[in-house]
Amino acid sequence: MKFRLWGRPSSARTQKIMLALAELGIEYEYMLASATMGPNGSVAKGGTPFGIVDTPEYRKMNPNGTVPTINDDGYVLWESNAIIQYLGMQYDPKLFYNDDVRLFASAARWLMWENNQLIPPMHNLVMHLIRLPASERSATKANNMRLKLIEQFNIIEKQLEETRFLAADHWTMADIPMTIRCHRWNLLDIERPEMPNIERYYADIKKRPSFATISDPSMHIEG
Ligand SMILES: N[C@@H](CCC(=O)N[C@@H](CS)C(=O)NCC(=O)O)C(=O)O
Repeated sequence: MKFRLWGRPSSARTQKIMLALAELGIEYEYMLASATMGPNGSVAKGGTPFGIVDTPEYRKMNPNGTVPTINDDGYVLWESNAIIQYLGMQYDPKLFYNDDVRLFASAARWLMWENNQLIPPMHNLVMHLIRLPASERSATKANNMRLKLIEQFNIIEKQLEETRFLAADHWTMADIPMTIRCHRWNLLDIERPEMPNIERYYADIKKRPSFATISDPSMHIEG
């Protein structure tokens, strides 16, 4: 197989790569790998992990022991948002950033923003709502993260007043992480304010055929 992806179904970062590959129409071999999740859910709740990530072979590819990692015909890369940028440059610059350096940078900025501003509160919210054993969850922490996330989603809400998609009036690679984040945000059983621009955006991104790859709710709330 020319293209391999190591990841796990409930990993939002793995889902980003699945979405990117679906947009590009690239076929790949999917290798289930994780230290924290397995076929019966989370290790924290007594499940057995998919494994692989602790093997010397995997660590040689990705010293962090995290997912996703790709091997594209011998070229190995980890760090989900770097993988998205690589895939766009290598396979379809027009689709991913209209083959425009400035749009590339504007879209890359949103990838970094997602990593730095959006993932930490979202990760902690999911942990304290769903993934930790009930005895380790904190309702206060979950609520603080929910409030922090509302602040961050308000930034998106404002941006979507200016542009139809995140970085432009058309779809770009910036919309890959945001598709996952908006979907997860919508599936969470929490109170959130109305955000009409995000609602419109969510309806738009759900219409893309690639969305079918990551639409199953169990990929987002299991654990
Ligand atoms: N910044 C890295 C973070 C990678 C990461 O932390 N991945 C999570 C899954 S979303 C992971 O590997 N968790 C541990 C595991 O499943 O073993 C990226 O974006 O690729």
